[in-house]
Amino acid sequence: MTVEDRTGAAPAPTGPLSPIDYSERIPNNVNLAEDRRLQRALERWQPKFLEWWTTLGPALPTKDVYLRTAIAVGRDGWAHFDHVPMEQYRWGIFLAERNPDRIIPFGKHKGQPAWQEVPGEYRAELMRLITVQGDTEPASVEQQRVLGNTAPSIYDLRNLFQVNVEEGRHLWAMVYLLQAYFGREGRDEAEQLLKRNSGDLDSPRILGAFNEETTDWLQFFMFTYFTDRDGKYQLGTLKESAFDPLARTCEFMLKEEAHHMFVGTTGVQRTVERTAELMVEHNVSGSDDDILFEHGGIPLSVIQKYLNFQFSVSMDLFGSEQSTNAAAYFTGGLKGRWQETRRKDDHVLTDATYPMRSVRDGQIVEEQVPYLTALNLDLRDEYVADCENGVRRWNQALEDAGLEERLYLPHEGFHRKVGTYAEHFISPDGRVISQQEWDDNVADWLPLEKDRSRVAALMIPHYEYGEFAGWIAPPSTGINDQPVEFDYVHLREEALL
Ligand code: BYC
Ligand code: FE
Ligand code: FE
Repeated sequence: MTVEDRTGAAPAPTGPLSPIDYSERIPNNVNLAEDRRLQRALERWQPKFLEWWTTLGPALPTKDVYLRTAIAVGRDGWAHFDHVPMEQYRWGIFLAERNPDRIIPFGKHKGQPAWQEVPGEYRAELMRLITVQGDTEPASVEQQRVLGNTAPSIYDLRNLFQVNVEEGRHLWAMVYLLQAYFGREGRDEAEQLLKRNSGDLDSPRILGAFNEETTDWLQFFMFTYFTDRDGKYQLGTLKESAFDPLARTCEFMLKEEAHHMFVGTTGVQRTVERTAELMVEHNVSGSDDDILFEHGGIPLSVIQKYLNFQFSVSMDLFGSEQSTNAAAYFTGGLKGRWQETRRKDDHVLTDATYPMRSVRDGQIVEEQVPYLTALNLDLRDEYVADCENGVRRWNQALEDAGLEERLYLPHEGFHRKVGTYAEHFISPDGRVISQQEWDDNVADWLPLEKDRSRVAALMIPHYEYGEFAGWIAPPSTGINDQPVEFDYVHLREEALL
């Protein structure tokens, strides 16, 4: 069992806790009441956030949702589950416990005490990193806004809303840092985080994948599998930051993040299971897409295309393979590597090298490059290895059903817009190809309008407790030990008409 499986239900609090003060207007464990200036700034931002949530958050009207709310940041349990009206969710500011002896683990300040304030020389870079991170959180809520109208079940609807409220809280987490540590400029950035909008032509979200449409639930599951997983890895590097408040903020966000990936892993898995079941039942081979659609399932070839798309746009989120920004972030101590403290090297990396693939004379070749410049790639390689786990799991479902077909991750160069492959056409199996070959085959590799509309036609909402749409298998267990048919969401009456 992986951590992601276990966190479908968070453990109930048992041991000693670091309590979160819920008597405050903004729940927090940062002694907000003692900093009137900051408290006022955040209280001025709060109504703007709520207005954004009302206009660009979940569109489906609900009475209440069975949600998990953080109540403590300790190890022994941190969450509480209850039915709450979503707009009354207690978004707040929660940082992991402070270790007063924490030492900077890497870069040129390695060995010095972690910073409790922002050093002037890194102010601009830190603000940029926090802003980019913050920008993705509300973007994902905007992307997922209308999915509730086509939920395959009440169980899935609840999971969508859980992800949405927590991404909203992650926005709070970054806004807290901006307002607490970056003065007037930070407050301005906090405003901008609500003004840029996913897919907006004039004022889009900062990173590419967060301006793509989340067209349907298969895309949502791929998004939470592949794109939230980029979040996991980026937060993992910021958790190592010398700027201690950022490190502690990200550490707590990672706890919530595990459930988002659980939604993705199991969502794709259940889709694959149902497809496999239909293939066996109707004796459909892997290439009979029309027949499978007619029986109400999503063909494996279409699942593969969705996977290809979401994997490739998520790979772009790591930036260029070679990046002087990344080197400067590391050397300055702002952003570490994945599990920095467990790495067995000097944590400074001035003399180290790292293998990088790139296209030379129509071939993909590998060469050694200075490690410091290849840190985006180092992180991305960790990410890819993690992505493989889910694919293995989904393939196990195909094997268990007695099928020969398999899913796979496309080559790292496939369909890339950022980095060394951006100028080239690479097939999913990793061949450098001509534009002609790309154009001739792209309909087999990426979901085009035709695929998306056939998938969309299957997205019929199922709002009866315990019922599931025909394209997806039910989960094996419910949330927080509740039964699968539990009343996770109470819709507002008019929504049912
Ligand atoms: N789209 O030196 P380079 C999450 C820009 S997801 C557009 O290679 P660098 C979540 C780049 O900003 C995690 N622009 O990049 C998931 C730079 O611009 P400037 C989000 C891009 O700086 C699901 C220029 O290109 N968190 O939490 O080494 C739901 C040169 O690039 C893109 C973070 O990303 C792109 N894809 O690395 C909810 C962590 N890629 O500075 C939430 C914070 C690059 O020259 N961000 N550019 O104007 C970072 O650590 C880095 O900014 C990046 C890029 C890893 C994104
Ligand atoms: Fe998040
Ligand atoms: Fe997430």
